[in-house]
Amino acid sequence: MCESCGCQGQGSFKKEIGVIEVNQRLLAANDAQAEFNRHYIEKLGALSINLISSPGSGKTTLLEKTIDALAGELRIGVIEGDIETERDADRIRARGIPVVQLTTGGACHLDAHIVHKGIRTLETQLDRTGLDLLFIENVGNLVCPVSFKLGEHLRAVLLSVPEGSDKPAKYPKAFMTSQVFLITKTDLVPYFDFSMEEAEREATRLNPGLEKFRLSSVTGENFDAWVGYLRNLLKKYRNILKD
Ligand SMILES: Nc1nc2c(ncn2[C@@H]2O[C@H](COP(=O)(O)OP(=O)(O)OP(=O)(O)O)[C@@H](O)[C@H]2O)c(=O)[nH]1
Ligand SMILES: [Mg+2]
Repeated sequence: MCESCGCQGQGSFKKEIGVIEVNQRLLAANDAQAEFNRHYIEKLGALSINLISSPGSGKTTLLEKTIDALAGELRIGVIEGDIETERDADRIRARGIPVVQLTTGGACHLDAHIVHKGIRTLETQLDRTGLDLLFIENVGNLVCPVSFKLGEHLRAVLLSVPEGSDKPAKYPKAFMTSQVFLITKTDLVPYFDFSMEEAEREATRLNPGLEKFRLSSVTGENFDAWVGYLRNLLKKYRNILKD
């Protein structure tokens, strides 16, 4: 599916030393670009959050509801990542928010180079006051996006109730490299055999520092806590930048 993400042959598969070296060089180049992006985003004044999940876990819907809650108060920008179509960007644009759609044409993740182009394009839509929050919605995939830093300050991994509470244990890296864990579609708990406790216990075992939220974009459950978290985070981030 994707030649650049290094997912072929990791783990117990054997592979040629040359391929390993090429992958390592690609990731090192990506890391350097990600670092550049982070500084660039900081110059815009923004805190950036990379959203990672399986397809359809509710990333764009979460963004829509978060925008509804914060748009009058904070300046929000969005970079959308998908294999094809402008559909997610259209949904964000309908809320009057600066947005850029990046399409990878087949690759299963965003990388720092394409995100840099996205940031430069987004910049042309901003007024001189800059941004507070920049959300980057990654391509729907719990595996490939994990290895690629984009320049984000924070990674949030989403797991929706229909996917099953065993997923943190089965896809550990997504949970180990994130700072925030969002269980989404909690309104569907009565219809699925999903254990919040199992999902959170496994995720916390992998990454004890994870911030956890149980959200429903349909009922609005715990959105006040999520939005309050974002406000506080931005405040802390601004204080750090000042020092
Ligand atoms: N019941 C319920 N459905 C939801 C919730 N959030 C999103 N959905 C539905 O889940 C489907 C997928 O939502 P999206 O927000 O498009 O998911 P996504 O993660 O952005 O999908 P990709 O960008 O394709 O990876 C849509 O039909 C949403 O209406 C929720 O909290 N509860
Ligand atoms: Mg989406």
